[in-house]
Amino acid sequence: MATMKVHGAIYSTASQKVFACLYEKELNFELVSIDMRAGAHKKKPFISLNPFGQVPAFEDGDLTLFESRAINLYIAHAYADKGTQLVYDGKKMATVSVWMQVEGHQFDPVASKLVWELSVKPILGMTTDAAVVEQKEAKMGQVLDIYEARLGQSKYLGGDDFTLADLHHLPCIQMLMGTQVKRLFDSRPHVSTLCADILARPAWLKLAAMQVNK
Ligand SMILES: N[C@@H](CCC(=O)N[C@@H](CS)C(=O)NCC(=O)O)C(=O)O
Repeated sequence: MATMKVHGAIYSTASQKVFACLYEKELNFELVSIDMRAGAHKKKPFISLNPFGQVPAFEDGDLTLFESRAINLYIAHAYADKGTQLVYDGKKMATVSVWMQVEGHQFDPVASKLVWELSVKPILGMTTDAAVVEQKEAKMGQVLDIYEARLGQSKYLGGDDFTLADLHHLPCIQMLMGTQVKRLFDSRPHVSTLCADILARPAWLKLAAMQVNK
């Protein structure tokens, strides 16, 4: 079987979603590093894999995909018999899907903005916009209040088992744990327990090692 390829960057949170999924599924893959600083994601040949010019893109034989969450749904279904079960059937999957959508539409837009302001801008020597941070922190607090209530009913966001719904939160949570936003997670007991649980998963720790070894 041809090795799957992820065209991405190890410090890209969207690419990390796919790496984490592949590690959970215990699948081999080749990382094709895209030099984003050089703008390689906006040029050929990468642009032929994702016309939107964003990492990651993915290849499995003759199948080419982009959008990290769609890539992970493909991997989880196509390799259902490998590694951790990350998707389910019927009603159980319907609830997982709800929380996957919540991640994409409620959590990620706020979390990504906070990651940009508090983690990425300082690295690039840019000035953090305190007003944006204040506004997004307030919004994040509201989202996490809903998570806290949800996690009072089930161990994981999608139900009693770890699924893609939880996995997709990992990259931004990891980044935000190194910022002042950590207190918003720590102050909510169920959210805090979930974070500690999923951040300690062997597949996620393997990804951290991937970054250190780079
Ligand atoms: N919804 C996309 C988002 C991809 C995305 O935003 N990738 C970022 C890196 S984490 C990127 O390529 N940014 C460069 C750009 O947007 O020009 C996904 O989940 O794959």
